[in-house]
Amino acid sequence: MLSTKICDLLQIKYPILQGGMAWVATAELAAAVSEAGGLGLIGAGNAPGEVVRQQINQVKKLTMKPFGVNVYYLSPFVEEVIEVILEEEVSVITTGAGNPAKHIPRLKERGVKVIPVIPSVTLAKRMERTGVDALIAEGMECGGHTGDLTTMALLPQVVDAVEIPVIAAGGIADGRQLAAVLCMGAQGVQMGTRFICASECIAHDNYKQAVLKAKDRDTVLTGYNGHFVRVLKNKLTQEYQRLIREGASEEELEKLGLGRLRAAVIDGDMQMGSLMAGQVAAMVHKIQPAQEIIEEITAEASEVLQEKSSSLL
Ligand code: TUI
Repeated sequence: MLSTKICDLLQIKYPILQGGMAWVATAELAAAVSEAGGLGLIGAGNAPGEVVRQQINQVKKLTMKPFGVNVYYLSPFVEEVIEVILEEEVSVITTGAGNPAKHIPRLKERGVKVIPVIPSVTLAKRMERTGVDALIAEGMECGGHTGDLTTMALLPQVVDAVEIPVIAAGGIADGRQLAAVLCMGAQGVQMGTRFICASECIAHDNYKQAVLKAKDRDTVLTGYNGHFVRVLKNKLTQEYQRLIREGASEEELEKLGLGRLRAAVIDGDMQMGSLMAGQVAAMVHKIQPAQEIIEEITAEASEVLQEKSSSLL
């Protein structure tokens, strides 16, 4: 049921990848998602190689199933994280905020599958030429750093532009949305926000409660110079918007942002923490095990697809 090319490529049961959320996507969450039949990922974020190695070893203790690492290309530790991934024989990586082209030959030689996140058709075509295995087309409904196209508009354009499998991300939290993107040609989904509220996720309970309480218009895009970050509105976003109105410099804005994600996820600072979450935060209703999340979504998607094909056709 719901088995796609992505399931074959990654040797997983369900076409569901977990977002590579820095600080949130630790070994506990990654192992739970993989154990439930999706693809769990460790979010390397700005962590040094040895921290990522320790997380990889922890996942290996918790599950025998395939899992991956998300590499954040703006991290100062990218090179050592790639070395650790090769040494630890991680089977798949997703990449964000940059182009993994220079690492592809070595990764491919060692059998590591590479799946970059892309926010546009131009980048999709460029990445495909470098020999990556699949792409994640991420719409601006997503939490964290985002481009400017919606999933609804971006996904079918990427599907038409490339030959390799495409995974949809941004704006997906339930089975109806999974069914919808499969209809648009996606071979799977990446979900972040819903997994913040997985029982196994180590994020501070304040953060989880903020996601559970969120309503439809509670996220906002903050940013400058074409770099946008989607977060839940709070005192930090008000401060940020005030600085922008006052014409603050990039340095001032950067300074305000320093350490804010950690403050939200680890310390539970709801006022001045960066509460990254997607527009579907309002669709997350409870804290539940990753396995239940995956089973609910896949069962609902199958039902919707069956029901629609029998009632419409
Ligand atoms: O990367 C994300 N989402 C993120 S990153 C983040 S913030 C963070 N903070 C501390 C530590 C670690 C992370 C929060 N959310 N999404 C993937 C994504 N990648 N969206 C857009 C892109 C992208 C942008 C430009 C991918 C490639 C690209 O290429 C430019 C180039 O160099 O060609």
